[in-house]
Amino acid sequence: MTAEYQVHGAVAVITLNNPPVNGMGLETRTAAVKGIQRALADDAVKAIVITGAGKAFSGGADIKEFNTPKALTEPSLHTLIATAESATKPVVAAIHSVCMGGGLELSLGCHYRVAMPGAQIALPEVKLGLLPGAGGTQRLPRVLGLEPALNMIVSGTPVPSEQLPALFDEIYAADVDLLQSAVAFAEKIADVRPLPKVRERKVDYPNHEAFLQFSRNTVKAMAGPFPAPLECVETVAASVTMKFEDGLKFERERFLHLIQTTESKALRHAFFAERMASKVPDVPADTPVRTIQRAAIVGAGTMGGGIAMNFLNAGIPVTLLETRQEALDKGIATIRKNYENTVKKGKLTAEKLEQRMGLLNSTLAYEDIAGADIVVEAVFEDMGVKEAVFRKLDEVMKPGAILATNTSTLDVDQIAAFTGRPQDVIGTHFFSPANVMKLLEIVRGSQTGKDVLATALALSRKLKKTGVVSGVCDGFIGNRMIEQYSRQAGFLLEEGALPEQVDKAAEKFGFAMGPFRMGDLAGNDIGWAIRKRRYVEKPEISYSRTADLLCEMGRYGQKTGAGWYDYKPGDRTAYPNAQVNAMIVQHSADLGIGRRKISDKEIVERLVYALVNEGALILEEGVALRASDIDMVYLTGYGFPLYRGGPMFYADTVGLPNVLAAIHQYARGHHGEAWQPAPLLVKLAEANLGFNSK
Ligand code: T1G
Repeated sequence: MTAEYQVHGAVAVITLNNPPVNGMGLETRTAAVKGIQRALADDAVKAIVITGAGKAFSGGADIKEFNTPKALTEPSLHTLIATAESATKPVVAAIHSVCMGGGLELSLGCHYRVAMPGAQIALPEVKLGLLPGAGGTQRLPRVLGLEPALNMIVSGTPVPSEQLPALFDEIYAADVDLLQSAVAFAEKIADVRPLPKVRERKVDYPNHEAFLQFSRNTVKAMAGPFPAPLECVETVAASVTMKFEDGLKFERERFLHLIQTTESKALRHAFFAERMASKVPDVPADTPVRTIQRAAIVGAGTMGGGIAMNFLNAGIPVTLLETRQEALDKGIATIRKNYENTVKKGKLTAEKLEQRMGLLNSTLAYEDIAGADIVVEAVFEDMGVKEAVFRKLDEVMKPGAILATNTSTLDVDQIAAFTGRPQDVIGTHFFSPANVMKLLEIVRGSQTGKDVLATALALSRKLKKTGVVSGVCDGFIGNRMIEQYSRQAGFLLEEGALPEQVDKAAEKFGFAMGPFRMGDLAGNDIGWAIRKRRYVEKPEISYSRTADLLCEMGRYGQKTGAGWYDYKPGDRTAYPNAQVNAMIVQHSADLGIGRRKISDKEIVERLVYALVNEGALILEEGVALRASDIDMVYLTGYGFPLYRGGPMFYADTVGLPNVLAAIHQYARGHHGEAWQPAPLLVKLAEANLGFNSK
């Protein structure tokens, strides 16, 4: 059922009913048009109310339909809105909860709008790389005025209904029955003529050209690679510079342009990918979760402190455990300092700071954390240390407590085996700075209970993190892929590139930071420790030793004031260092490699396709549940450019046959052994399919 039709006295009520948010898909549009036509044909009906069932009036057009034939099949949203607007009987939109996108555009085509307070009103299309494509850019300015409408459309930010009195003929009290009130309102205005039409209003904004030019300049500066924000300005401008019908036509033309752009497809991919990530095929959505009311963190270092802040921000009390008082004091002081910085930026009140610090306890005794519902271990990345901690936790923690490890690469199954309750053990890999980065890799051990996994996913939402489930392997999803990316970066230095060129090429592609600036930020000694382990465990894997030579020079990065680049105190600018570049050139000579000029295109392909190829292996091993999960890891944890949708989505836009051809080409070059095409990539390329093919 996609829209119900009922008659209350002399009022026909059409209820949009397309769970979960009454997306205006083809069936819903068709049923709504039929409902209006049926009401117009019924002489006993004097007025029409349109409302939404469930938790929304409507969340807008059905995004799942875009770029499919259904989206262009009549009745379109335009037709539905025109049917309402041209109706010979008054049509009243009765709005509650959520009224967004095409849903709001439909209500703007109605003659009247009544609403409950607290309803989220928005035209969020710009967040999907689009613009309101069903009259919103022409009608909203006619109701709210040019400036408020432009702000809503360019930002896409929801506004509570009670803050938009100009949009509604009635805003009811929270305890009112919306349907009853809307029907009563419809009866009251049933005979009022002429029927008020938004399209007949005028936008009055003296000297609008100056305002629009100012808006263009402002939006151009902040839109970056995204075309939609500026298109929003131009189409809203049409509401004052063009006749209504011409403005509608212009809007339609610009919408159809945007919906075909890669940027919009990437944003829509990310929208669904974020929601898909919380779905685990063998863990039903209604799996009971354990209550998390109290947390404990073992380790008050950078990670432990950052993780603690996530719980404090969500209002969950935390007990921080350390082995030494001074480490504990330092950890607490750092947490307070971080909050004070947020207060200074005006993003937190001093009162909230104290509230959060009031939820923080600390102790040197394991016994004091026994009652926590979850404990997150964030100690030194060494299996011996982890073993000691987990054996102690197994001894102390109450039954049913979740024992989580923040390890970034170690084997979660091995850690679980240190306890007598492997079903309660799970990996919660936070990314530094843990109180800032959205990504949370949730590592499912082979014995992790389904309820523990479901609890971790629910907790990630409560902590406002993007939780992505990973299986157990060295480096899980993100770090395992970044290792291949860093490997290629090292080889590129041996073959002729310098750090600055590689970083600039990566940053031009859209990465927040190139591999060498990232190494200097994270600490080159971290990668060094991993490679030293690799040299012993997997001597067959080749790595460039350039990064090792850098570390032997003591150049660990920003933390030592120098890494691949030089840094000045209080200045994060990366200044190239002649001594490092000389070392790189000398190392090529020592290896007998004749340095060559390397194109930015080759640099980007080798960095990105190294991610894609490893991602394909991770996918076929089942370490990641789906390609879009891998994209979410890179979009939320590794600074991959959002407008390219993530490594796997980007590879699909390039075309897997082209990716494979490039991999074959690099396999013939220096350290070609690093380019073993993943069987899944070969299979999909040969079938001309993509990772995200439906
Ligand atoms: N189309 C299809 N599915 C949608 C949807 C939509 N518009 N909005 C949400 N969903 C699905 C979502 O994928 C998830 O699915 C479920 O609903 C719950 O979503 C012509 C062209 C409405 C505020 O951009 O902001 O109109 O995972 O987890 O936290 O101008 O969803 O359960 O299978 O987010 O309660 C413009 C996007 C469309 C609104 C609800 N509208 N949605 O938040 O639930 S373009 C939007 C949201 C348009 C016209 C243009 C939020 C929400 P599943 P959820 P929520």
